[in-house]
Amino acid sequence: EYYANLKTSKSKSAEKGTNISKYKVNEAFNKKLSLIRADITTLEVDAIVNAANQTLLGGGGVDGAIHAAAGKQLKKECATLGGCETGDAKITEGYKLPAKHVIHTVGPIGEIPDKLQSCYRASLNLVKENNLKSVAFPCISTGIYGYPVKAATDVALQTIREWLEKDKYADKIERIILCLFLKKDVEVYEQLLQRRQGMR
Ligand code: AR6
Repeated sequence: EYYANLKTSKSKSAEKGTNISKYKVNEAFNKKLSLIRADITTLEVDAIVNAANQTLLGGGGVDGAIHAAAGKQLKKECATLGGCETGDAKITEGYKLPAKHVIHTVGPIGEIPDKLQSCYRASLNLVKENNLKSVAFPCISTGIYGYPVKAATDVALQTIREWLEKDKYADKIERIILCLFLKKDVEVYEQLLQRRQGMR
């Protein structure tokens, strides 16, 4: 009930642009959070977040999928950024993606909560600085970088909630999307979200 499987198009037609209306909103998190299962490269949002590495020059996993879908121009722009520290984030254009921007963040290798929290904060701060209204996060660090999904999910939800509660820009942001790829990850998120809703 917390997510919808999306039918999204990769077309770069006139439709390109934010289209968040079809994402079901979660009652928690000030009605600004959606949990969906999708390929993040298909989402029409102001920004998708990339789980990159320090070089920002591409890689496997979601990083590879984003670079493949965005086209060569993305790597070109990334090459001008001088890499990125773990826990930090940098923004580029979205090129051939339906998303307007890509926020590249570098998650920790293994379970380092401070660094993972810093990824979500740095990404959300770029959303704010660029006056963006919608952003979609993948499950940062939980693939190739080996962060346990449950622990990472806890950090993600905690950090997003705190940001929504404390940052003034939270009123302006329309939607934060947690975009999960694997069915087993959706199950973990659902459990944790339910628990958190119960706490409210
Ligand atoms: N859409 C949404 N989520 C996806 C997609 C997709 N198309 N593809 C994979 N995921 P990972 P990391 C999920 O490994 O652990 C790269 O080589 C995946 O199921 O992509 O942060 C970089 O260059 C998992 O839940 O990123 C770095 O070297 C999540 O995305 C390194 O991997 C993150 O898995 C970063 O590792």
